[in-house]
Amino acid sequence: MIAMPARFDLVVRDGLVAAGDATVRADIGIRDGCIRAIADRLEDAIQIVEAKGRLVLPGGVDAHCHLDQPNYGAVCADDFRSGTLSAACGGTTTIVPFAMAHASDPLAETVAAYRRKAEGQALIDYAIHPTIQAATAQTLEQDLPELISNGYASLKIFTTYDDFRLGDPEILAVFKVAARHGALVMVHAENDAIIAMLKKDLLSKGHVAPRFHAKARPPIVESEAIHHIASFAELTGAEVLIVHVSSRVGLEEVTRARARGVKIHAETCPQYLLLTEKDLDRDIVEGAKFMCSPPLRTVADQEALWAGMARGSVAIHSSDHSPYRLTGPGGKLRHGPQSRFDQIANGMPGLELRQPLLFSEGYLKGRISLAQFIALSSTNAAELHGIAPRKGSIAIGADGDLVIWDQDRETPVTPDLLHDNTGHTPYAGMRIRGWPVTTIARGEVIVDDGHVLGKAGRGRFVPSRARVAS
Ligand code: DUC
Ligand code: ZN
Ligand code: ZN
Repeated sequence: MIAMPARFDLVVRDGLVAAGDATVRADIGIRDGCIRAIADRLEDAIQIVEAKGRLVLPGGVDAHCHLDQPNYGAVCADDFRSGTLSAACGGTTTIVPFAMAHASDPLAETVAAYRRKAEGQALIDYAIHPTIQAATAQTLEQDLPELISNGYASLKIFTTYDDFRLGDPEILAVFKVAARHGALVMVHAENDAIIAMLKKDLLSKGHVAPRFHAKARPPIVESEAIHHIASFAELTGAEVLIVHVSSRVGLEEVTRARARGVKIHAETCPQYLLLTEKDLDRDIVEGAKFMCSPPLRTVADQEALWAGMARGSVAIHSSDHSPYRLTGPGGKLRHGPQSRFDQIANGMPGLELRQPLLFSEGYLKGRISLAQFIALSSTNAAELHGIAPRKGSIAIGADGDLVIWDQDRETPVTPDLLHDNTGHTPYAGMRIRGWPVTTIARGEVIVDDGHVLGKAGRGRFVPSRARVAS
């Protein structure tokens, strides 16, 4: 007698599966890494994972994180191995970090070299955003169109930082190429000239403590730059995503532009929803943990961002995981314990806590619905960055990327809880309600109740597809 192969490699049994605004009690069957069936009862599986009536949601998609990236002095504490481990332990099954190099390096080579860094290291799947630091003819006419059609259809540019920023003519040129070839352009939008002027004024008065970081980058720095970028997007027809929107006035610029038909979206991050500039008002070593750019804002800004999430004017909740150890040669305080605010590397860890924080503070506190949680933390990022429908939702044919949530678990945050390499977290001391207890990636249980079962290197590249060009 010939044995018939099992119908499924894995069935997640008896979950409360999110389907739009509702949840349904169902089994999910996965074969060859993809979801093949969602039904009341599925049998004939090699492995059964009992969800026991708990929520089963799509694996998280974190489309803004920095891993193994050169930073002109500071050293990224996480590579693909530690970064993806940390992400998986927090219920994220796909990441999209940035291929960044020196401006003079050819873009195509930078991207190929970055792909090699992920191979053999990544625990979960990944796409890659090329970062455009120089809009040369080679980049605009050859590398960029080729990359876009070869699975890199989501780019990033900066309007600030001497080593990265593009000037207006270059931004317009990139936007024209992106519009023609159907790429999304992520923009770090802060007005460089205002920052330079305010920084100079502050330093000349001896205002060097971490809290002056926020004074050097007030909200108008962001809103001016967003207005500027929205105008360029309107003119060229490019689709843009303003990353890490931090302020009420910044979000208002996005909302206004959207209302007049500009293809512009907003992303925000947990730090802008949960921390404030008061957190910077500590001594240098402690304050350094709370330094990111744009800087932390006020409670009123937090409220505007939460409201924007609930209304749909914020599309994506990403971590902007920018990992630096506190001390040591490449750490935040690499210029010493007396570092001035402008010498401290900007960024904080977030890959692991992004989902649990939004679940606890957003969904369980009633600030956003479950459907909004899913959209903000998975589906919208997958759609905007060109990796849907394979990623970001529970549907027949999608990858079997699922997370089982224990809504009753309470987890105190300590640096020891986390699997990244920074050794600190700005959320230490918080209690998180609800936890992603089981992470399943392409049908494989990779994390279960704190035990890491997946192997580094199992993660694969997921091409980002270009949108239909206008
Ligand atoms: N911008 C980012 O996107 N991440 C880290 C710091 C920064 O300025
Ligand atoms: Zn940025
Ligand atoms: Zn970033």
